[in-house]
Amino acid sequence: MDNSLQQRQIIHIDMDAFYASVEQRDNPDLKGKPVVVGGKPHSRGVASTCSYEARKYGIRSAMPLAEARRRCPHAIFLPVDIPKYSQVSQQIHRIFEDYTPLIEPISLDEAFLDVTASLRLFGSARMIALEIKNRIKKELALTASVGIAPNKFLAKLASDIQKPDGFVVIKEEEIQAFLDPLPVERIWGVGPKTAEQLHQLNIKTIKDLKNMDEFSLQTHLGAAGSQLFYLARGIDNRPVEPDREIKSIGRETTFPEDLLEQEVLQTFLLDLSADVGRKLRKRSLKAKTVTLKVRFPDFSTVSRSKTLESHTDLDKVIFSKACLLLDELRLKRPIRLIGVSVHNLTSEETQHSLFEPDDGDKIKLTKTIDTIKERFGENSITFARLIKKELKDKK
Ligand code: TTP
Ligand code: MG
Repeated sequence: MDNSLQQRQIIHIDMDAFYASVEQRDNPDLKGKPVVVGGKPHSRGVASTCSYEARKYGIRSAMPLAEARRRCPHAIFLPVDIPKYSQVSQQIHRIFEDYTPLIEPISLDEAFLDVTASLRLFGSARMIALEIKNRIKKELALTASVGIAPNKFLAKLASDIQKPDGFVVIKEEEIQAFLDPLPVERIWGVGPKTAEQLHQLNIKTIKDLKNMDEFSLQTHLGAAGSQLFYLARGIDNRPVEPDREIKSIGRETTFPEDLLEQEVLQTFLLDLSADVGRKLRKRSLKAKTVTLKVRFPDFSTVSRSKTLESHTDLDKVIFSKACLLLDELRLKRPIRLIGVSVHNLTSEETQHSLFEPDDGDKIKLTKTIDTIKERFGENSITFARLIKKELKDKK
């Protein structure tokens, strides 16, 4: 391992109850009260977030507003005002820019800062983080939680551990003791699906994960397994990427046994396309090119792409192109792997395709599905076709 990479000084900053705190700041009547941001309580929407006072009643992000009201009838429900929060986000970023150009924004309220090169000027990462936190409080009347560590993975964990108004430094010698007791779900990127796979292997904590060798983890979880092996040891060499531009998003799956049957392959494509679509929407991106990849038992691999008439983030559009590509391959022999990826990405607001008149409903449905999946996990909602397959398999 390159030792210099471990000497980085990374700060992760995440605002506390961001949308709700901005609302409380701008309306003193709301201070100290349970506030839920998301819309009217009788609407069918979900909470974007809520104040810490509301969290005492068990209200959380992505919870249906009706459920939030049931838990706390006297909570104050407010609509989401993205332009306002974006403006505050820009103000926060202007503070960051006084300390380093290496800023990687993750969302409106969260960013990584690499301050390694700024230490000579400002003293230490701790001093920089403290100053940023104080300025956010003084200049913007908001609180942020900060984590300071030698890498992104640890800095993010650190900022979350003492929320709200947290300030946590993880020193090199404290890394393992900090990590060991944490449940694997706390690892950034371990979603409900991976967590379930790990639990099945009897891996509950990061310490359990550390006891697994890299090869077994890779066998069970693919490339992600290898990454987990290193994260469990607090090793993460990912740099802070200021102008991070995602070039492509993809998912692939290796079958337990080689497959040729079109309908079964399409079922896998549906699952993969849905996942790719969701990743696009999560990052507010749209794609114009869909690529299908298949790998044969001798490991030879074939990829085919198609470009769409307009950018999309809809599962069904990705799925139908992937199916077309599969058709065109005219497979004669079974394959061991299938993958779907999208390229040619844009973050600009594009009009949804004109060739699909019912897109409006599809978009709404897709958003609802995303919300439910965020809340209940990857397997909570699936297309009827996937369920049918599961039932068929169980017979
Ligand atoms: P978070 O940082 O996850 O949450 P938060 O800032 O409200 O609270 P915490 O103190 O735990 O950090 O998300 C930042 C903002 O993003 C949040 O204020 C609202 C929005 N958001 C959604 O709209 N939907 C979601 O499901 C989540 C998690 C966040
Ligand atoms: Mg936050």
